[in-house]
Amino acid sequence: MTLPNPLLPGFNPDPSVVRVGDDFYLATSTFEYLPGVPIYHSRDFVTWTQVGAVATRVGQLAVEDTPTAGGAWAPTIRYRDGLFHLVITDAFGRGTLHFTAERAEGPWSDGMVFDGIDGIDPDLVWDDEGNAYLTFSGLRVNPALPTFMQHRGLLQAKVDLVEARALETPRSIWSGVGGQFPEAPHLYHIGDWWYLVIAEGGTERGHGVSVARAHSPEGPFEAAAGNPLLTARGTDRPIQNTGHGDLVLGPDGEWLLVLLGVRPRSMTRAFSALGRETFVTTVEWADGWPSFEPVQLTPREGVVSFRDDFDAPELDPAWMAVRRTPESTCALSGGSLVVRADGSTLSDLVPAFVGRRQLHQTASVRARVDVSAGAGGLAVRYDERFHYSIVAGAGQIVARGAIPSFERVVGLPYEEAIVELEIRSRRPDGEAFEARTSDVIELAAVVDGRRTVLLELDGRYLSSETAESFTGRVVGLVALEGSIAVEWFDYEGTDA
Ligand code: 6LW
Repeated sequence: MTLPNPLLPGFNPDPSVVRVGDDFYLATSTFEYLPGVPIYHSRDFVTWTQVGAVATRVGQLAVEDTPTAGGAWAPTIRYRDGLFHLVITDAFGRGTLHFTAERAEGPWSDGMVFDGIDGIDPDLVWDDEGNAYLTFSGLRVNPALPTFMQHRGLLQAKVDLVEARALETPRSIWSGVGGQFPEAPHLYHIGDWWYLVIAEGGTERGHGVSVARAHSPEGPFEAAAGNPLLTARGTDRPIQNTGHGDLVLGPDGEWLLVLLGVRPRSMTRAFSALGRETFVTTVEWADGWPSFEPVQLTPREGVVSFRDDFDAPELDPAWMAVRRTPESTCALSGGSLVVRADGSTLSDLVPAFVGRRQLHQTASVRARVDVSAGAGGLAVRYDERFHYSIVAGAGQIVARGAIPSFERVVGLPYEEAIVELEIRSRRPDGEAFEARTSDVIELAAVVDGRRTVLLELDGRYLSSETAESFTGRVVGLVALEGSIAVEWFDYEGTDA
């Protein structure tokens, strides 16, 4: 079976997956966005549907004032005795959290903060006696501590899950084979061995997967020969930064590793427009050690298109807002999505914006928007510093490209109440230019039945390397004044 790669396109880093009977549930990181930590479901490992999210309510994550790139980092999802467990770091926020749910779709609990655990990337596993172990990276992300960003390798403690507290002072169990940031540990009892799968080398080009094994979950751990067992570093593979893996027994009883990677473009493969996505690769076992196939690029064929016409009783869980719930800035009403302005702009930490992941390298979003009660339109955003938008209102359509120290704005007179706006990411025209750049982003409007491009901007500014971002492109709707009513939102994308 050839599995599609990316498995979950668009910004979906730090994947963790669990199998329950014939069902697979996969969770990824969402940082400052809410709903936080989507849960994707599949039975065949090919088709994945978002069935819910862990953090749907205010207070589950402290993202209201988290710095950019803080928030929900690196979940581990597991299942035991009828209950789903998810442990995660709320970076620069609540700390190391434990959530539970009877159904993966939710609702998930409010989340308890682990007492005595100071680090990131928690993993949860139980031994044969039912003791719960939390294994985590000792990176300190509490800026209040003098040891901020100091690394202490991989740590572990037995934990009490009812009271969410460490039952011992965390012990050091391994530090990888010398790459920076040993992190993302996951521990598994397979056959006679406990396997520790970690990431090291940092989440950029040096990223890789290293493995160690022991007879007990506490170690001592013996490193595999040839670590990192999986890495794209120094190669010209189309998928780079591969690492941060989680093992699972796939639908045909074969071991699979889900992991993160990027699809960089440009002559020097320097720019990843969509951020870190979820990929999958196959695992072979020999002499009690796993080996991993290099991650292949096998994108889904054809054009993916869908329309949200906002007729459903609830907003699709793929819509996300920044440091707030979508409900705090928009509502379904009479077949439209009404987005309310609140004096903020896209350059603010908490914009009046709801968006969804850009899933394809070539993609276009279109919306039909009634601006008779305000001003607003479409935006593509990395964060509050890097965003492009096209908005209408007050007799004008305005296209804007904002990156630090630079802003370009183009206006077009427009008197109608209803406007169709479009943002398109596409390959640049011409071979020479194409070889050098990632993509261009067109900001367009349909005026008098004719599509007019107001601005055409270099897509490299909206890439994870330029924005130094843990997230990816998010495309959606923004209100700047009053409120706007969005009749429909179309997405069309292809990786071809
Ligand atoms: C994640 C960690 C990482 O927790 O990035 O650089 C963090 N490494 O594994 C956010 O995705």
